[in-house]
Amino acid sequence: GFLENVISHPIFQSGKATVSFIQDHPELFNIPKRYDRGTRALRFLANVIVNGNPDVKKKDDSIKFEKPPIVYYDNLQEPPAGTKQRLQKMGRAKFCEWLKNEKKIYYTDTTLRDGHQSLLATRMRTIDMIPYAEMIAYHFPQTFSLEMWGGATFDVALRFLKECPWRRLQLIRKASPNILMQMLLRGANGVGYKAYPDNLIEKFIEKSAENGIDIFRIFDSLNWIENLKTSISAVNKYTESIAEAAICYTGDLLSKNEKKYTLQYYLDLARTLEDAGAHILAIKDMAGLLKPHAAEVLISKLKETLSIPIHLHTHDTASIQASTYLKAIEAGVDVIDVAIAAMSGTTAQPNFNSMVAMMQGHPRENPYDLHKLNQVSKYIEAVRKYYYPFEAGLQTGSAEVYEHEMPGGQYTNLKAQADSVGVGDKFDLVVKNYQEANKLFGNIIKVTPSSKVVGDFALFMTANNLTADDILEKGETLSFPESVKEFFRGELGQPYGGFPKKLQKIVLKGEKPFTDRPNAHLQPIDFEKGFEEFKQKFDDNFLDFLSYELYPKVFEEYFNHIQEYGFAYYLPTPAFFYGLKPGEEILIKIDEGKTLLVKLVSCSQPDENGIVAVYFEHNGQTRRVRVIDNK
Ligand code: 3PY
Ligand code: ZN
Repeated sequence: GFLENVISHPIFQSGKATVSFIQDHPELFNIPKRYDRGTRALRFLANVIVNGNPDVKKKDDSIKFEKPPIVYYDNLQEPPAGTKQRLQKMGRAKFCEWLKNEKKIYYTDTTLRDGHQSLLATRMRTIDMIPYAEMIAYHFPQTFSLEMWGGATFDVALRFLKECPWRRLQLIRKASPNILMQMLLRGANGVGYKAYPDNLIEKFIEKSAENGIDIFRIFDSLNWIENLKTSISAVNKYTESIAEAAICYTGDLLSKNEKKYTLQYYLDLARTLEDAGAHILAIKDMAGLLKPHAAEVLISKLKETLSIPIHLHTHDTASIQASTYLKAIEAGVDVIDVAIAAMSGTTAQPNFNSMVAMMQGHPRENPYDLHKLNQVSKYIEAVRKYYYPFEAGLQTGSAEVYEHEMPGGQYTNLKAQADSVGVGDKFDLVVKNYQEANKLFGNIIKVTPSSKVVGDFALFMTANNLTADDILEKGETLSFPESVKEFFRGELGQPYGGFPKKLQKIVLKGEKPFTDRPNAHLQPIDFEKGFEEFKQKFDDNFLDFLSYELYPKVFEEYFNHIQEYGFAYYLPTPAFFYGLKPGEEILIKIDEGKTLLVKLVSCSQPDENGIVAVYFEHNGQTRRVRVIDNK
């Protein structure tokens, strides 16, 4: 690629290159698409060996990995029929009727989405997911669904893992052909952080279903029904999949001080969502605030109010959410979200294995082989070690969540953000300002992306030494973060109870906010024309085109990366993040039936231009790859 062109250029080699060398030689940018897959994989490895994976900030060579143990299954046999076959046979209406009438409690396994999103900054790679998805398919076909796509996974796959999210979907679908595949969709924001044109969201839903999604859990970060309707209708209209509409839960409905997010609020919203075409209602307790007795009240009232099944999602941040589940189960909830033991607890979902144990002998027990489930957890335990640089690092549960109300992954994220803007040493103040910001905003629902706005505001207050009073008094002179302006402009939608007028005026400085759907202001995508243009620049894969429309810059970087270094998907995770040590040998399966055996032989010292020669043994031959050392 570019680097090779520079290195092999005669002027560069003669040592006469000056600062304008790159500018004067546009031909350096003519990057031939010439590398075969094997070469690209070696180039990727050589780079990680010399320069490290840029995503790994702290490498610890003392950490040793073991091969994650697989619990045997005979993959020459089909896995037993499960919920997927039932949905296919019954169709979604009858399927949901069946679910509602089931006495047994059902489990959604979030390990492959919210589990690692909450504990490992969403870094889990597809190659580590496949054996897990297969083990669940063969050993636990009674599982309701695998939540394995959507939320932050789409962005992180492209941006950091250099993986195609669609390919992940297809591969997991294939690995678990008997269990429903579930994704988290941010309604009008798709799998992003802003509003997209309606027809893009519709096309995204259609293609997601085509590639394997059976259940769309759709939420809006302000619980604004107008933002949810398009997605719910699209699932109904363009797919045979299930539209699961989610209500985000916040506050404390049993508290006398709770004037806004009351039981009546949730019941009204639930009815509206059922009327809008939801097949299942989800309660999405993204911060883990739903306490056991509140769950008992909420679920039993919802059961009286609705005729569709109810699915409960929570995070175990406060470490008491198993009791919330027990109360919810006894109040009639149909499905609950859990994560395998080794990827559960604290900001992730409650422990699957322990829930199964808790339910043994209960009238609503759904029997699982607990010993086998524990063994499967050992696989994830070993896999998780690979990802040590991304561990959120919370050691214990914390009841502080009832004060700050931050969603699962945000706490540790905000910590990192605080460090990066230089207020890491005032993190307690950042957390306090998060609460102040929420109050100033009129107590809004906080979940991606609205939670990010509150977080940005808290960082802004902290970095500038501002109190809530300061904002209201001298706000006219302040320039607010972009995300905050967008929020008050109405670009995320309308919060329940409306915007606080005074603060809105202060932030917008005379600009007029809009009050209708943000998507209504966006030009629909011309798919035919857009795809033609895309093909000129990239490739002829329509799914790539959709990735590009959702994340143009991120996609472009991903695309350039795979031109140079191939699909990083094929590399085992330790090699992907940490490279190889001399003498270390790995197998890279670059396709069905095509496997490379690669051994690192040695690395030279950097030469006078800083170039290192990395020597591999590759299927018996020695290969040299040259890399600029830019450490
Ligand atoms: C996401 O949108 O990614 C979430 O997990 C929200 O809770
Ligand atoms: Zn969640």
